[in-house]
Amino acid sequence: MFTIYSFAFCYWYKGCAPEAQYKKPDSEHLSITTAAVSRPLLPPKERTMEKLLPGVLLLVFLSEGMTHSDLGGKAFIFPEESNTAYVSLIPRLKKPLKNFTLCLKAFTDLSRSYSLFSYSTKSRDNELLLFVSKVGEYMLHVGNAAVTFKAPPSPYAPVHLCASWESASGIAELWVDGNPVGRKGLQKGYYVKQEASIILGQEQDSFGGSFDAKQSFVGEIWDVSLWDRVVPLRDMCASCYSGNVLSWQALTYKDKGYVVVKPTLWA
Ligand SMILES: [Ca+2]
Repeated sequence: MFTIYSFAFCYWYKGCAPEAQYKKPDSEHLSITTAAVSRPLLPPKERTMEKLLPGVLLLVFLSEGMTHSDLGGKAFIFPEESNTAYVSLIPRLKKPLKNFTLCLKAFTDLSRSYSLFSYSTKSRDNELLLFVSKVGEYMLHVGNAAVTFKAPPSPYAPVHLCASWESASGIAELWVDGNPVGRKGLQKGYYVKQEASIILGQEQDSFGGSFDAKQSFVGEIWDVSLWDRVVPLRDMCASCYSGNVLSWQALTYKDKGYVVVKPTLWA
């Protein structure tokens, strides 16, 4: 329903071509509003519509039970194992990803496998998946292919993970708590498709569903960010969570089942 409303609005507004929705950012803090400001001057009536656009889109989101919020200093808590609790994330821009950088922080005491970030498309359930296969083993999936990185576990502390991938070389890089744990190659020349269901808390085996409680996340996740480019991970700071695709400081999401938002226990 949201998609129908959005497209209807786009056609009426005549301004939703990809190049009109989004300009390449000069900084990490681009928003729809600032993108609109960078466009050429338009007649007064259309300028008014430009100002209204984010608000109208926001209302459409909210009417569908979604929340738009600055979650800085807060975390999603998944308090118990289930195949029903999850959070759907709505990206700030929709585009195929020839490169990406994904960062998040998490705390869990699970010793089984679990999903940290599940981005599925209708053709590939593991289009972009960050998965822990067992304690200290991180799997990054791109287009249903996967590489594994091993990192010593630290069970009594949260983990800060950042993964990047570039299509041109296929090189994926993972950093754990500010330390590199290697580079591996997968899916050279591929690009991550844009029509995605992005879910925290569950691992999708089909678009938006087919969850397995034994792969669910139990614990806390926060500071989730996704960029459409390779951000040098050596320079990634602990408080860098304003991705241009997903930003923790301007997150649109919908939670289902037993999920609680609370201030983070860790910085
Ligand atoms: Ca899957």
